[in-house]
Amino acid sequence: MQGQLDMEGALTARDRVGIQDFVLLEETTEVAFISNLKKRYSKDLIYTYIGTLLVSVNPYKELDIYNKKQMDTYMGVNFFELPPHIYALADNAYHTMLTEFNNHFILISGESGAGKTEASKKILQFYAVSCPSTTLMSTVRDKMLMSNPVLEAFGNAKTLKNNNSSRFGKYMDIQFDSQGDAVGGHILNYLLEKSRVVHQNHGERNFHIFYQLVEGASDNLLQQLGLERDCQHYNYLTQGECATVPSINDKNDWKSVKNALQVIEFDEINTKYLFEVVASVLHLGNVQFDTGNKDQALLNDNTELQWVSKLLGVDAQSLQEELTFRKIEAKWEQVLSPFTTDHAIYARDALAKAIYGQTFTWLVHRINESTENKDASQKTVIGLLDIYGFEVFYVNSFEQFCINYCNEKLQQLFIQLTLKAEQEEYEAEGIEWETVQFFNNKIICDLVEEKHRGIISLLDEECLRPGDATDLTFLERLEEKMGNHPHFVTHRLADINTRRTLERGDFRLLHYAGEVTYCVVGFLDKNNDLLYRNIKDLMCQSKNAIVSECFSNMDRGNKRRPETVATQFKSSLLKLTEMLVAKQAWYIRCLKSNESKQPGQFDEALIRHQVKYLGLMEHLRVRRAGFAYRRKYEDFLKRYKPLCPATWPHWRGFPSDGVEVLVQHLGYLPDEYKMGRTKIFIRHPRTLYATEDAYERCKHELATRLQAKYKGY
Ligand code: AD9
Ligand code: MG
Repeated sequence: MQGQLDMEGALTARDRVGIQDFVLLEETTEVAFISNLKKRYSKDLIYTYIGTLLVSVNPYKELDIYNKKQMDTYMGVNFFELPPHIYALADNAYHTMLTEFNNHFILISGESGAGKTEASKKILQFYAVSCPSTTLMSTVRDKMLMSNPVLEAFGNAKTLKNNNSSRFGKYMDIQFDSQGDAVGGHILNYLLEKSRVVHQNHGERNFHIFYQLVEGASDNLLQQLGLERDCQHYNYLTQGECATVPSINDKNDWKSVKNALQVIEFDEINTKYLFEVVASVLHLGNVQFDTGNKDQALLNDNTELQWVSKLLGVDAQSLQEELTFRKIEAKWEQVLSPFTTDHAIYARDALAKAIYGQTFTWLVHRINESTENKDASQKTVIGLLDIYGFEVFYVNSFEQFCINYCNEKLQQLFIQLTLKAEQEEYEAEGIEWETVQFFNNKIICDLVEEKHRGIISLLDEECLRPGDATDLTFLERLEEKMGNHPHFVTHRLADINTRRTLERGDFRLLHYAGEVTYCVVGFLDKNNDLLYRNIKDLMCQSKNAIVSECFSNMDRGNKRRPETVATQFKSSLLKLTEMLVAKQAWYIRCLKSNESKQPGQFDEALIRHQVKYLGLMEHLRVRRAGFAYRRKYEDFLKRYKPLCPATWPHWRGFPSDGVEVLVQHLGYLPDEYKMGRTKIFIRHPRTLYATEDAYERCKHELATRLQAKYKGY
């Protein structure tokens, strides 16, 4: 049996390259686990399995393992026959989908910079290259592949953690027909970090597209957009003081984005509108108000505003009014009341964020229009989930709160689908085994999202409370209601002996992945995300088709008071998890090898921390204590009954008895399997693969015999 031989071959080579499946590790200690990862990492072997879960360690260098030859090698091969690879997981999900005709998803998790986005791109490329295709479908595939550079340009940015950090969540369904052809794709996007458009922390950048446009566009285009070829000229690009980054080539990336836009069939006019939006945001950032008179906002100079009005196709006079005056509807007339300078800056930034955020969603819709397969015939999907990873900065705000909450939800989903489910199943099936203790982060999810009592509910209440609600009153409410929660620490209750002191205005959450101190400044505003009514109306009249379409849509949905940002995010995550639990899950756990983004550096302490909070040891113990594979008696018998004369062609007794006869015939040893109430449990995948190989041989023999028989006629 090829599979078994290779596996043993790999075992003898373990001193050289470590163990390729942690399930086979002699000791299940954390020290042994990390030393195995380290040994493999030093040989550029970044992938290791825990059963069917893939652990990946970021190499921070290009490895020659993602070429067409490698793809071919991994196609249609049993999981454990070759060294661990992301292609093996992708291929297995694909083949299971085809044989069982069900939906799958691949959950890619890990902290910021661990390699999630790279992993999701590798999987998409694998499907695009290795699945069968017709000419028609290959254009859909190209579009799906090319949606990546476009969405990354608009939705990724350099942060302190990652030079290409995803600032939005992405779930992509790849649709397959019953022959296994990739026939379409559909993307769902989650909460873009819009605040980055108007503000970046030191050492961080705005979204890539702004720099790409300024650096890469032709002189002619820049002239049409009224832009200068100098990022330093734009307030929205310079706050982080790192407009240029050595590892990022904005000029080249601009070419890729332009090319990608063509592949996804953006016509000239839409492309023009799109760049006009991007340019208008840059001009908006340069609209300055006279600081001499703080009580009444006055424009310093209206050249920039003229450009905004030209690019967005709105009347300049009206735009100026909307940015500097509030219109109050009195009985018979409209009264104009001037904004303070701070108010005007707020209105300007709110407009920039709204235009950009809406355009991003529009972009995702456009991409979906060109890649989605609306043919109603039955299709199955493999979903790829690539969301912003857990992050902790020196100052953490509302955005980190949402991102880290999202990571808590995904960890909860992982626990539900693996550790908890696995243990419950053993119990239900009456299989004897030892309980594995694990930290269940449900308590933190509840702390954030529970109805009426969670942090989001309290934040919403403060946002809706008329009068004197501020970020600090929100904090007071939190302290009052959450003060005793084991995962919540306030300024008043922080234990200065054991924890860093908290500033007034901070609260701390003890997340599954570590503690994070959040500064409440801006929580209310960002959660409300209000845009002045009149500015919205003005944008609806825009001659830029993207802007008018987006703002008209936005308006239609908002007859009542719009839901707050955190509540919308919470509902979208709830919907996502509901959709995912109905699918078969595959997991990739990405680990960040070091904080300085250097190749070859394996920071043991950093890895140990991630191994701990991702629950990898618990996962391994459950896998080890348990069984790698299980199947309902009926299904097992239906597939493998040709392998035993007593069960072929029919077994007349109980399916469980038939399975017992069958596995005895196949020579399973007593330690290799257990009989549950409704399912057979197989300890090692290799046992199953041996059976699967025998099945394939038997099928082949049967077919040859049949052919010979018909030839004889
Ligand atoms: V975030 O949560 O979006 O901030 P990710 O997505 O987890 O984060 P990403 O995939 O963007 O991280 O990886 C960060 C960087 O690590 C990449 O830009 C690459 O430079 C590097 N990387 C990650 N995976 C690989 C790999 N398989 N091969 C080579 C890699 N380099
Ligand atoms: Mg990413």
